[in-house]
Amino acid sequence: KLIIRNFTMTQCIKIKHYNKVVLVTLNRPEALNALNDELRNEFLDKVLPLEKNSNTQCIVLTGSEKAFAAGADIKEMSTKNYMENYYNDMLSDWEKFSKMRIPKIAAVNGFALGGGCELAMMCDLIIAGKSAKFGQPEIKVGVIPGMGGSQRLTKIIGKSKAMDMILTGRMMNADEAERSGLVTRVIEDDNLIEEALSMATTIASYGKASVMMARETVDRALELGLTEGLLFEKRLFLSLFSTFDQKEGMKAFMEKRPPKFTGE
Ligand code: DAK
Repeated sequence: KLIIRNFTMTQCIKIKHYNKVVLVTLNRPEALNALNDELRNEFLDKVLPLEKNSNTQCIVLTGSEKAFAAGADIKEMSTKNYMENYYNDMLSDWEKFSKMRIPKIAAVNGFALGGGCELAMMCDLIIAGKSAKFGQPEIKVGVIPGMGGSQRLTKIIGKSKAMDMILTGRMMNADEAERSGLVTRVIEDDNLIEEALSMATTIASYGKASVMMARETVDRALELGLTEGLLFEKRLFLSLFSTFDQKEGMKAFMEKRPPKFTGE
């Protein structure tokens, strides 16, 4: 007897290409996009290769209406023990996303908590819908941020506010996040994706090498002292004079026409 099973594979990650921009959507809405192992593996499998696609020049990462992501999956994490986490180097795979060299925009609607806030901060910039709420509430479940929150949040919003967020576990709304420098723009919820895609399309319209180097040099500002940082910037700046896009960009300006960048 042949038994046919109805087998539906759920997709935790949706990918949509818009020319040089890729929209990546976390799709586990029933758990507020909590970051479990399945979602992480699918995310890394689908997103990391985008960098090798020479056509992709900017990524927009978003979640669902109610949540960007409500953190690491507490149900999955609750029974794990120290040795297991240590040997598996728990959650460090996510850093591979942060290290991607093309720009990444987080478009945050709803909750971005714990690992969700940390994932947003792994992007190069965050734009938020008015409903967005950011927080590092790990303290409430007996742990501390573990995907970079204590370091990135402190560097971005300063010690006092980071201590406030991490020690009290409170949430910050979109306006406060913008005032604090965590978020660059606050948009009506319904227009968030459109705005993020438009921003990404602008970024993707420029010379690829200059975009990647601009991203890299700003990123290094969080790590380097001023003298080393200025040197790093100067080296990248000078290297762009070996590209076609620099010649084309400056020539087009003088000829009063839009440039045609090729990424060369
Ligand atoms: N994990 C698993 N499930 C979650 C979840 C999470 N983080 N957040 C929400 N959910 C699930 C809920 O359990 C519920 O599922 P059902 O009960 O329907 O099965 C569903 O999503 C809807 O949530 P609620 O019913 O709670 O919805 P509400 O609107 O009432 O509340 C909320 C929304 C976001 C305020 C609430 O869900 C909440 O407080 N969620 C937990 C937020 C949180 O504490 N996040 C931080 C998680 S800890 C480490 C690295 C990283 C980390 C730790 C270690 N190492 C490297 C060692 C990171 C830790 C975290 O991120």
